[in-house]
Amino acid sequence: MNPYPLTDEHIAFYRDNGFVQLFDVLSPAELQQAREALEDANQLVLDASHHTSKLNPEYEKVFVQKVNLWRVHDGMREYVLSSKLADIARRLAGFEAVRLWHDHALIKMPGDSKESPWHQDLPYWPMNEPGALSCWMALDDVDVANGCMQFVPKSHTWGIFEPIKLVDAQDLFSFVPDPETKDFTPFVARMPAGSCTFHDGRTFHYAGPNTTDRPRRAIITIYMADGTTYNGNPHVVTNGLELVPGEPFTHESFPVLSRA
Ligand SMILES: O=C(O)CCC(=O)C(=O)O
Repeated sequence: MNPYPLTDEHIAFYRDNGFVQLFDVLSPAELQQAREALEDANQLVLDASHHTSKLNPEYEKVFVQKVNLWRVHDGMREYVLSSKLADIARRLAGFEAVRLWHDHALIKMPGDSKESPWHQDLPYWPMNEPGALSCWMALDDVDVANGCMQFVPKSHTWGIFEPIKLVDAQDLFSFVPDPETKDFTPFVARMPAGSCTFHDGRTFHYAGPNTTDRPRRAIITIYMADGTTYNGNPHVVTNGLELVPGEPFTHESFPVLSRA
């Protein structure tokens, strides 16, 4: 993959707002590779440690979620382990080096589709330090009709709140203290396939239901600073690895993908 021409303006916008939108990050060939990899990987019969929404039909109305596809599919491995997106993540966050936390495909199916309610990601991740960030790559053109991402600018500075149940619609006002002092005007990330957003794990985000008749496909790759330490909480990608609380993530499940 060719490097993306990330600018100082992109970096400043990300740090100020907790997210940034980047257009045409994948070339047509890279987009084709990612689509083919996901379509193929999506045919695999996976257990609930990868197909994490499998046993929960209500959750699958929000999205079908498949985690760590790089561990089970060569094409997904090529996409997820590429340094192109990891370099962008490292430069946006200002880290010396980044490790993969995990990938996940989030496919919002048509039909009885539900919103992805307002939430932060970091409360779900067993990390002591903040700063980990997600690349949300659109494999289809996205707008409000099929559930594009939305972000509250600067909400990464509001603190870290309790995780919510993603099957429950969430009023953003309900868990943010002093809502009258906050600007909740969301940024609506409409974009063509092959474009993406990066967001900090503390940034509040949302996606509406998919009201179209086609799936909305996205691959999310999540990056953390090398040196981030494990806080001991359970998580589907750490369960069984016998990580030691307080120690940095160095297991081969979390490879270094970019270094300055
Ligand atoms: O794709 C969605 O509907 C929500 C995505 C999300 O919550 C995330 O990438 O953290």
